[in-house]
Amino acid sequence: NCHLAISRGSLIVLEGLDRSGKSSQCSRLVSYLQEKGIPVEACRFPDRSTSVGQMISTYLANESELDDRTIHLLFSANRWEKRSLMETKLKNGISLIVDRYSYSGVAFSASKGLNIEWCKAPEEGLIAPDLVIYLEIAPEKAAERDGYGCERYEQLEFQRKVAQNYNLLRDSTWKVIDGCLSLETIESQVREQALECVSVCKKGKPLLNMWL
Ligand code: Z5A
Ligand code: MG
Repeated sequence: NCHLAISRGSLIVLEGLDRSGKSSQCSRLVSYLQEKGIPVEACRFPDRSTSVGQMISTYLANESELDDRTIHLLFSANRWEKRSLMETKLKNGISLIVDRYSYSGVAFSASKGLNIEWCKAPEEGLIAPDLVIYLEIAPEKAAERDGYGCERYEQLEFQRKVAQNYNLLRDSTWKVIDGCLSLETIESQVREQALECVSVCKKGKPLLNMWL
């Protein structure tokens, strides 16, 4: 009686203000885990490849106007349309490294003045991350980095509110890393957290839904 159950993959999310270094660290982490022979895939939200994602992309580029609640629900729908695929992958042993998730959804919309509980509601039932790595950086520091300022939310005053709202969402799955450290120092801290997470999930930690 030989049990060959596949151990599940981990759902690891990177969050942080604009230009905090999420995309850089996601791609470095994916390459590292691949080199270690750990099955892994990258995901990102918004996923601009779907039709919902196209609407979001147009909005972010300031090429369309949408009511604040409408765009909030589109961002959420963009995660819901990936939920079952994500679950299948995790159950098949593939870890997912996700660039932004529900925390971005809530932190950005709440910064426009929407009620935070209202913002959290449509995220309920999405897969809960096993680990959230938050790259902490002062909004002023992030604004000095390349590429800042092109899209809708890239304004200092707004980013300050986003930082405050992220703070309200912190829970036990969060690990905060100083986003002002060098790319390499952050990379090694991210690796350490991710490896520990992968090993705990492998040992049978259950897959749960939002919000924890
Ligand atoms: N949004 C929302 O409202 N609701 C939602 O549900 C979701 C998102 C999911 C688009 O996101 C917008 O959507 C975003 C939130 C909102 N709005 N804003 N503002 P996006 O993910 O597409 O945004 P992006 O254009 O990819 O930018 P980003 O993700 O904010 O940047 P990043 O990924 O955090 O940083 P990076 O690209 O890795 O690095 C930025 C630069 O800094 C680059 O030149 C790096 O080389 C440099 N860098 C990175 N790390 C370091 C360190 N450690 N030291 C020095 N320099 C560094
Ligand atoms: Mg990015």
